[in-house]
Amino acid sequence: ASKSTLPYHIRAASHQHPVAQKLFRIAEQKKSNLIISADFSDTDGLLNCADELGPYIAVFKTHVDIIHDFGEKTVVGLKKLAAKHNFMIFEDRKFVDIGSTVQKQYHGGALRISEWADIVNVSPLGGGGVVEALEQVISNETFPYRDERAVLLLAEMTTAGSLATGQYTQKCIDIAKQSSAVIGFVATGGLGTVNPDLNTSAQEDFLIFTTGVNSCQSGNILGQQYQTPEAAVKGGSDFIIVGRGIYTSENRVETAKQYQREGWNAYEARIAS
Ligand code: UP6
Repeated sequence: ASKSTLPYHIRAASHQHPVAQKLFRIAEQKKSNLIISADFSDTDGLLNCADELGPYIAVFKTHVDIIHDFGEKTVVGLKKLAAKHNFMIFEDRKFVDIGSTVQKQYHGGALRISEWADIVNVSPLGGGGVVEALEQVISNETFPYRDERAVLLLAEMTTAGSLATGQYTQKCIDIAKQSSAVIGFVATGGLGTVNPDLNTSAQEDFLIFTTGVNSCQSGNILGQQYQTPEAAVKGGSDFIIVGRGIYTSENRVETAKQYQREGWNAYEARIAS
């Protein structure tokens, strides 16, 4: 059932969504399945991190609503650095509202997310309408970034006591199958390999992005729970997301390279298995 034993370049060639194709190609070119979670509260801190770690990552993950001086400089800087270092941008916005509100939060608005984020995520807590709402914006003929934007569903959460389990997670899979904008899930590796409903047909190839990755910490900072890069990728994660494990370390470039190596070795072991 799982596509996770296929190499990224094969998945790039067979995937139907241009954003997934591009992402797999970047991973293969840079030998990286690493995503940095750049949870900085100022534009300079964010852009410095993107410039320093850009060569080692496939995706740069942001929470722009925590940047106190967010504005034109942030947008221009992010786009420039994404082009310079060949990475994609994932705004971890976790849209969770009614469809029409989410459309306004995504396109236009104070944060101009559709302008610069290749990938965004959504929680369909209120049902599949919110995913349809984003799809409507992205596939509209007047939307300037058609074919360059994609959606992930927040299928699971890493926090202790998470309610994003069971029926909710299953519903995410059902909704994803109905949507042309959804390329995958934010979930633990297990979703990719254990779930019998996932990637069952030849055309289906959902990507698994995994948060809560850290080599040293088992977790419980305000409920956060961690797994190692190796465990995540072995379990079926396609892209590992690391925040504090990298940016609070003494030498973040060396640490990023180490996570990149660990993630890539685990991927190579998985496709060889
Ligand atoms: N994140 C999680 N768990 C989830 C969903 N998202 O940790 O279930 C996000 C957080 C943060 C990052 O919002 O940006 O992933 C994790 O950061 P950390 O590696 O520093 O713990």
